[in-house]
Amino acid sequence: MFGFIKKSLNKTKEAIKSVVGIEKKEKLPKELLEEALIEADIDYDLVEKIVEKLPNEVSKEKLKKELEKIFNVPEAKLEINDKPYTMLIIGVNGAGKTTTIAKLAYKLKNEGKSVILGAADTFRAAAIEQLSKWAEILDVPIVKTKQGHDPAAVTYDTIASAKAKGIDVALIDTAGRLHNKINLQNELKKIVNVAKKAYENAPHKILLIIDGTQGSSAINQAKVFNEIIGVDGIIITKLDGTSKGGSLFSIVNELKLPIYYVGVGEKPEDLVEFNKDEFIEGILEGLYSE
Ligand SMILES: Nc1nc2c(ncn2[C@@H]2O[C@H](COP(=O)(O)OP(=O)(O)OP(=O)(O)O)[C@@H](O)[C@H]2O)c(=O)[nH]1
Ligand SMILES: [Mg+2]
Repeated sequence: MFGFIKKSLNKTKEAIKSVVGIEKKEKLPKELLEEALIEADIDYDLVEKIVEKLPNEVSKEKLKKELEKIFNVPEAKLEINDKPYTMLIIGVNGAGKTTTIAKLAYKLKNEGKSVILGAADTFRAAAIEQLSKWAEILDVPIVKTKQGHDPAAVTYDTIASAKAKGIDVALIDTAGRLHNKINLQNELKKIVNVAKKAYENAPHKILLIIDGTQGSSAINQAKVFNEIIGVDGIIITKLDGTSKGGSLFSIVNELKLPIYYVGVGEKPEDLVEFNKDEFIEGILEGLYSE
């Protein structure tokens, strides 16, 4: 899958090149570099931190070392080492939760794992329908209920069903409304507690979906989710459609959480394992046109 991350950075690279130009360079003046990093949506404070110790003319190698320091976070490792392995997918409205669940189900199925979906976003009828459609397309079972019913009960039933049927992985969709933090917190906490009642090791992973087109402005909501429920890792969606790819540096720097995958399109196969080296190389290519 090498190359997909770089390709998804095309718009970000364009933004960078609009500042630094398209010709090949050995070194970049520090001020121009700062401007380009901000254009790629790395937040100002972090840009200052990156360039702090760099000389006035910055080589690719020196910058690379600084950028690599930011990704010094726990490794993103998805090892399906328990059964049923339960993943809770959380994030704000429209971030791409349901689509990412379809992508994860597709990927896991291709790896020979059996998968069940839990439609614990009971807030909207359309959300249940959307996940049901994916279940049909991907030919995986789904546990669902009527709109307005208890999402924790759906979570319980999904895990119980996975146990009963010997299914490898349960993927739980959740509602993302954030207008009332207390409500969201109560709902997510209840889902987690009830998941543990269905199986003590569940949920094995709580993954936060972040809309990549929101760039650095998504950081605050991500912090809220991390505070109220505790997040194991991040999936960034819509990286294909954004010039704000640099925000991944800010997100990782603020949250100190690993990025597991990035979404690079709307189809089930458009999920790519995040590779920090490829990501950094893509940004550097934009800057130095090599
Ligand atoms: N281009 C692109 N579009 C994406 C990606 N991931 C999701 N989308 C689109 O983003 C929109 C919202 O995705 P959903 O999966 O419905 O988001 P959600 O978080 O489940 O939304 P709610 O259920 O309303 O909270 C859909 O139109 C998806 O097709 C991605 O990686 N790339
Ligand atoms: Mg959804």
